[in-house]
Amino acid sequence: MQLAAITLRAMRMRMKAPFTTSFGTEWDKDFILVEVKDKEGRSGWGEAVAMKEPLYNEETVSTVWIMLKKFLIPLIWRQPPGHPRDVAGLFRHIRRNYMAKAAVEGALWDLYAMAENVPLYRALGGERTAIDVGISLGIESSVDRLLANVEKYVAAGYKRIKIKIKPGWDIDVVAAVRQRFPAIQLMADANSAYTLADADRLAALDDYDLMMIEQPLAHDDIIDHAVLQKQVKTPICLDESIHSVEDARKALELDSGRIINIKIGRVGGLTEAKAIHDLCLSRGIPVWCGGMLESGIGRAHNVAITTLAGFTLPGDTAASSRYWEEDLIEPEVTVQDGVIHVPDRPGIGYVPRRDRIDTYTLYSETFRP
Ligand code: OSB
Ligand code: MG
Repeated sequence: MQLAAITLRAMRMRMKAPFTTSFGTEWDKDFILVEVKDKEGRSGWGEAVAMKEPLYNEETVSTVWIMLKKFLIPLIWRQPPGHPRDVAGLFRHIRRNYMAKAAVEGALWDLYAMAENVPLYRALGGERTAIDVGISLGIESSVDRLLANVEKYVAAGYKRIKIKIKPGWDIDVVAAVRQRFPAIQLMADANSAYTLADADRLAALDDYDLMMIEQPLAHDDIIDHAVLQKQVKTPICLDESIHSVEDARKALELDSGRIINIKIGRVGGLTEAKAIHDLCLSRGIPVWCGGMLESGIGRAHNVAITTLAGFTLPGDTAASSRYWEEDLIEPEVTVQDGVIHVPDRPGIGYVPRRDRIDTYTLYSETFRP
C-alpha cells in the first residue's frame, strides 16, 4: 500500500432516541472517522467506536484522537504496512488503546480490499452472503415502553432480542418480556452491573430460557465469571472482559463464559477479531458480533466480519434506521426478515457519502508521511 494521507474527523450525529445501559445514557453519538488515502487516490474508511465518556471502557473520543495523532499514525509512516494483517504487529508494543488501533487498522483493511477490487468480507475469509441479526434494546422508563420496543422489532423480523439489565431492572422485566413473547430468542446484557453477591439474582434468570447473560460481572474479570458460571445454567457471554485472543484463551480455559461477543474496536481490529473467531471455532464456542451504536462505516465493518463461519449467533448489527434518520453510507444497511444481505462491492461494500460525512463533521485534521 502506497499511502498518501490519513484524515481524522470528529463526528457528531443525533440519535433517533436515547440509548440507556447500566452505565449511562447516550443522546448524541460522538465518534471519530479515519480515512486513509493511497497515492492512486483510493480511500479506505474506519470508525473509532470509543464513546464520549470512559464508561464502557477506558477510551474516549479524545483519547482516541491523541493516540492516533501522536503514536499510531506516526508508526504507520515509519513502517508502511504491506498488508493490513501487519498493522497489529506495528502497534503491539503500544499498550491497550484498542479502539484507536482498530479504527486505523479497519481503514487500511478497507483500502487494501478496494485496491484488490474484492469485498472486504472476502478478503477476511468470510463465506456467508446473508447474516442473521438481532437487536439490542436499552433500558426504558417503564416496562410497557420496553415491551412496545420489543414488539416493534420482533414484528420487523429481528432474530433475537437483547435487553439491557441492571439491579432494579432485571428479573421482573425479563419475566414480563418472556411472558408476552414466549417463543422469541431472548438474552440480557448487564454491562458489568453485578457482583458475585448477586449470584442468586442472576441464577433466578435461569427460569426464562435466555440464550445467554452478557457480561454480568466486572469489566476486567474472568475469575468471578467462572465461579458464577458454575452457579447458573444460562450460558455466560463475555463482552467487556475480552480484548485479545489471549484473553479469550484464558477465559475459555477457566470456563468463565461459553459464548463470546466480538467487537472489532474492543479487540484492536479485524485481524485480532478474526483470531478470536478462529480460536472459538476450533473450540466449538459460538461467537457473535457486538455493536457500539456505529454509523454506517462501523456497521459495514461489522457486517463484513460477521460473514466468517463461526459467527453462528445473531449479532447486534441492526439496520441503519435503528439509530439514524440518515446514515453515512449508500445504500444504508437494511434488514429483511432478520437478515442483512452482504453487498458484493469492493471494500466495505457500502459507499461513504461525503456530503453527509461533511454535514456531521465537527472538525478534521489531515496527516501526511
Ligand atoms: O454492551 O453491547 C454493549 C452499546 C454501547 C456500548 C456497549 C454495548 C452497546 C449495545 C448496543 O448493546 C449495540 C448496538 O446496537 O450497536
Ligand atoms: Mg455488551
